[in-house]
Amino acid sequence: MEQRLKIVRSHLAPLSGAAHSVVSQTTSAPPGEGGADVARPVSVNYRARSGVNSRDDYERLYRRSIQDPAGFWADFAREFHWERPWRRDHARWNFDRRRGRIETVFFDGGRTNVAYNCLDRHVAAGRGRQTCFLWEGNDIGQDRRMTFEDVREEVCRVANWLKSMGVCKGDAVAIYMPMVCELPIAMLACARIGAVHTVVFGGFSAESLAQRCADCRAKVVITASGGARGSKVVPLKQITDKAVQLAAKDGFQVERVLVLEHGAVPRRQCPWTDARDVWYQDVIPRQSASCPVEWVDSEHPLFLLYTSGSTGKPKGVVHSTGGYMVATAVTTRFVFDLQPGDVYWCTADCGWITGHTYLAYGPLLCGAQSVIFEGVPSHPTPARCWQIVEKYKVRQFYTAPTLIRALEAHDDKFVTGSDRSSLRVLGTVGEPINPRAWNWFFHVVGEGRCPIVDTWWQTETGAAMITPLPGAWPAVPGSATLPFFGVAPVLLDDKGKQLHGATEGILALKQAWPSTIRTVKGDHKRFEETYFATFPGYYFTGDGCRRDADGFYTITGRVDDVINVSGHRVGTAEVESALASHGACTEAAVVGFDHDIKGQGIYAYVSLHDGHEFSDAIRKDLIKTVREQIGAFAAPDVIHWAPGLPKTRSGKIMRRILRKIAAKKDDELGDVSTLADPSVVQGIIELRGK
Ligand code: 6R9
Repeated sequence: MEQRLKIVRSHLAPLSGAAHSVVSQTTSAPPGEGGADVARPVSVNYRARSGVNSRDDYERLYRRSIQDPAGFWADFAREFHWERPWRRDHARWNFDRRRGRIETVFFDGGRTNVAYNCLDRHVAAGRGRQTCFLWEGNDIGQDRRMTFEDVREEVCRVANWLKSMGVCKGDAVAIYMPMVCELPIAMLACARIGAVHTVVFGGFSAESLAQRCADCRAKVVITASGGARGSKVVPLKQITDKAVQLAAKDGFQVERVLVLEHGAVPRRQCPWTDARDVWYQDVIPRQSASCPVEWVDSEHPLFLLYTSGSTGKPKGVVHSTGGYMVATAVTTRFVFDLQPGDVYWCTADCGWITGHTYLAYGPLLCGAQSVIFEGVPSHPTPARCWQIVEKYKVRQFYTAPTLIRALEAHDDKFVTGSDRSSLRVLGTVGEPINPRAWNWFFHVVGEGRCPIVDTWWQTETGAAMITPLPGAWPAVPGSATLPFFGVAPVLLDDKGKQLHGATEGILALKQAWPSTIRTVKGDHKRFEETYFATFPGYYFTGDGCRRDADGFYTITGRVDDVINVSGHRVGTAEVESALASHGACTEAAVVGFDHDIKGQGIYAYVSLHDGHEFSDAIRKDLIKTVREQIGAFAAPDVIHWAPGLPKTRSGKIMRRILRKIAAKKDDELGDVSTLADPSVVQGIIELRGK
């Protein structure tokens, strides 16, 4: 019940007027002639090698996937190596707490290993000498190619070292690295021995890393001396040291830190603890290049990934082995029309779910060549992305709307100066894409000939859930279109009643798919309450959604207190608690606001203790506190001083009002008479821009 009340109803409306109003129109104004912001259906002549080339092709497979999920997924799972086969009736789930414990099981009885299927399987099939990683460094001219055989050997070395450190099946290993080949290699090394990796994005702070290590009891951390992102250097080893100290203060001891010497930070600049730290380059080359595979049950956890929700500390989302592997491979193949040998580039960092599924595991499982880019797309110039596309002849390019908007802001000559004729499929993920950015991506980057797949999914769903299939039906800019095979979306009203036909509501899922989140690390009760208590019998996504007459789904944004900043989920509660930990702050309330590049920005209302004056110095210090406690990406864009916060008589902050003030819509505040003290609203408005 409590969960239900938290749903922010006003968010059911599109996040921002024009940008998200997806209306099918038949006008055909080209971009730049007043039509750029218009979402009209677009057809592209594209023949998919996956074999799904029409809505009929899709409907046939979709129907089977819903009627016989066990049989449908088993047909794909047979392409992989299973040390022991699954039972015939291998899939079951319960999404209803009234019927007992929430669970999802796929390939019950089967035993396999994801690293084996990513690497050894290809080597055994004679593809060992084929390139699988194309690494492009931060600076132009730095690159490296690795074959399936090279990666398999390096994975074995790291796996052997982990074993020699006492890491066993089921143990957690934290990975805090820049985007180098050794990052997916470390993930695969864990998978090979049945250890559970938890990758922490290199932009997270020492506090965040410490919290994650302690939560999953990671005895080993794999990191690098430093990482380069554009002109910035991130001192990863230094941050790791601080994290290890913080965790120790909280009673958790990291035992070993493996450090790759990399990039702008040389050995001598790294803080060092002899008994605990080892250089990757000193120990890994000495390990044997073969390591037996640990066969694990299909439901054995493959990895944990922490993600922010509307309340409390980040949750460790647990993914399984067999179900995750099959869903990852099948979605990669169909959504990107990926075939063995294709050069594919996903710009996500491995620290996010997109990097796990569509940079590391998906392309490897499909036998493709995956570009790993260490730097930022605007370094040294905004042409970098397209130079990389030209250099490697990238066929599929998958990125986030925030990056498209950032690049769109520059002259088109940065794009057109590179040859993009290799591109076949373009993709986006992470947040709603506004039609203007979609049209630019389609016409300028893709020269009007590449289908765009706007993929909706979540850390918890593990793989793409609602997505176009390239060329199978006309795209509508901003719409994720149709559910992937095995996915059963429903739209609910805020009481949980199912809505039918063309309508708008809260997006929920009524049946399990292979890569469903299995639990939250160490807290199954929180898992059930977060995802299955709001609407009994359904997985609650936290997203609002519209369905049109064609059955196309368009995500409208979060309906809970999660802000989507550049495609990264930021929990308002986390930012508020970081701000409130500052000595001068009495209370803080955080809301999202429309941001041209980031999609949403972070807007923080802060009241100060008596004796503290609003000043730029405190403002800077508050922002620094958030950077230190969470990471730079969660730093508020705006700090708005508030003499008090608008609260109901029962003490609840009325964020609806704060959202309107942040959007400068003071005339749309609505009824403020239920506030304990309605005069605070005027007080806040008067301090705008101060
Ligand atoms: C994969 C990923 C999940 C949240 C999700 C939604 C938003 C993701 C989207 C999208 C509109 C899309 N989101 N893809 N919104 N259109 N194509 O991003 O996972 O970091 O867990 O974020 O992102 O709000 O609920 P994650």
